Amino acid sequence: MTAAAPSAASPIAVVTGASSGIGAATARRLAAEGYRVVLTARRKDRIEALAEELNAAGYAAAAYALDVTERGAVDAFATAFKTVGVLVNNAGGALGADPVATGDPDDWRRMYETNVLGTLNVTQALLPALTASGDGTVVVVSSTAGLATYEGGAGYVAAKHAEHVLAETLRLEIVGTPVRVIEIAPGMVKTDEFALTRFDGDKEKAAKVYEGVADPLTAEDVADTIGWAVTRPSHVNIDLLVVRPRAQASNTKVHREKR
Ligand code: 8X3
Repeated sequence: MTAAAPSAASPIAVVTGASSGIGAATARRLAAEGYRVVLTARRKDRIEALAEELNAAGYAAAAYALDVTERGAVDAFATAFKTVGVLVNNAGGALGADPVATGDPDDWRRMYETNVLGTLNVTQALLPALTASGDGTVVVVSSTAGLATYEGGAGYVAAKHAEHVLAETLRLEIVGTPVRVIEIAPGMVKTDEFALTRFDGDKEKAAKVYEGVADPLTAEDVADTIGWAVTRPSHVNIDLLVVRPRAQASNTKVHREKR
């Protein structure tokens, strides 16, 4: 990838959940596209290390520890910015894969809080700065779970459907302002933490998700679609981009090689 040297005039890109996986890969990608990237996540050590790595490589990056579910902290964070070019709402994730009959309401609540209210908090707080930039982009990293359900997925699917609705509605409401809303809906992505978090650290269960799948998407694949979408000319709005591995035809139709 060609490095674009950032300057004080380069637009700022804020990435939530930038400590690992799709968020970290997106921060790297947007830095390489010439944005001054602001990495946020709860895990300060991780985002500081990534910011340091990016700065050492000649990019411009800053780290800000933030829990997107804490509205007061999000509002305080937002006061640091007069203008923001891109906001990538990536923080979120799945907890559990139980059927509706036995799902843990606490998991459902936490998923709604991180995926939906987290996106709402950061988007509301930064919308004035995105608008003030004269050319802002809100990216919502939802999921194919936001478009169709699957057994054992209801809690996550419900949260992702809500996030999808947030993106669709926001696009309707702010049309005519200089801010576009892009939704990226990834299918099966193999990252270090997504499945592990979902199954509460159970490595065997996490590994089963990708068992026999030739090439699940990587975090970099998704970052690549985000990088492409946000660098289209300003008048081009990629409303919704669904991205899956070739081996996955739907949420429930996955080709697995026999071992
Ligand atoms: C991740 C896709 O299939 O695990 O958002 O719900 S899935």
